[in-house]
Amino acid sequence: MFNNYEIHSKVLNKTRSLWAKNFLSFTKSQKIDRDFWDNLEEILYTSDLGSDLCNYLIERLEVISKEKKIHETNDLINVLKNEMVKIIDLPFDFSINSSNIPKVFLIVGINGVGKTTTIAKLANYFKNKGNKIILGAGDTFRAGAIEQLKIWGDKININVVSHQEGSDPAAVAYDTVNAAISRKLDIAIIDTAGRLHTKINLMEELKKIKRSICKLIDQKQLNVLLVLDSTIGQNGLAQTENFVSSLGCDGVLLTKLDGSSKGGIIFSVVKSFNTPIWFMGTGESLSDIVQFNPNYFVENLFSSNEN
Ligand SMILES: Nc1nc2c(ncn2[C@@H]2O[C@H](COP(=O)(O)OP(=O)(O)OP(=O)(O)O)[C@@H](O)[C@H]2O)c(=O)[nH]1
Ligand SMILES: [Mg+2]
Repeated sequence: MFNNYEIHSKVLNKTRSLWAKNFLSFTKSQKIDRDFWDNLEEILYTSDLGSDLCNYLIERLEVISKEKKIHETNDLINVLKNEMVKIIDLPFDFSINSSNIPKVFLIVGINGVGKTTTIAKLANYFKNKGNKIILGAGDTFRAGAIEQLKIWGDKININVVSHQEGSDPAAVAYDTVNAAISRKLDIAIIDTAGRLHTKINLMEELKKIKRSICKLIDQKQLNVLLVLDSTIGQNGLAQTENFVSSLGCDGVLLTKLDGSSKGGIIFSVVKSFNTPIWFMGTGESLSDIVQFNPNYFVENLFSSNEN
């Protein structure tokens, strides 16, 4: 069994090899000169951070190095680490209180990013912490989606509320939350479609689901969680902006970090959406999920040991 730090380390193996190689070359040259700044700029630009963020970091470092009269690269790299942690260290709270009012996680995101799998992982994670959970099969659009969630539900022994394929997802969500309230459960997690018939607007459907949930519980009990595939790259972020602006997402669940070398995208995600990352998905099985830790993440990016 790995601890959280070790999982961050494993996840970042591929990303890190790129970063660490570059940054290690720095710490050997001890002077901060023009070459250093040019190198740093190049490394940041090739590290999948996106140009806005690179500019931001370079500017911050220039200001801080002057203010604090920093002359050694090691010290400046530490400042860089701090600045990077600050970017991704947004507060979030998924604590489950025992108020008899369930917490509701509405899971949204474009098709194929890993919503349904992540729901199963989250359900399993919270169940192992002793919480009572119910799932709602709110993707009534894609053929097989309801069955897919039911199979996960059977596997982890958690009930799934479902209607027929093609039925109204807002009604599924309502029934799921209603069941959670009447059975005094802790958490209801609701799946949604990533894509609908072109004539139906996905955001309007999702807003309708949100409204139907809020007929039963206070909005602060509801967390809209955006699932994002870490392999999408900078361009893919634009596709997701709509979810955040239309629905107001409370957290990001970042998937598929196992296969990618794109750990750098985490910074752009948090900065552009101003939304904290809650969990990282690191594979296809139930236990492949880890709570995100900004300090571990940055530390591992710069660490040279390859586990
Ligand atoms: N390697 C890896 N694969 C993942 C991860 N999360 C999900 N997947 C895979 O991604 C594929 C799509 O996952 P789903 O959970 O069906 O995605 P979805 O967003 O619900 O897809 P739609 O219902 O079609 O919108 C599946 O093959 C999953 O096993 C992950 O963290 N790592
Ligand atoms: Mg799905």
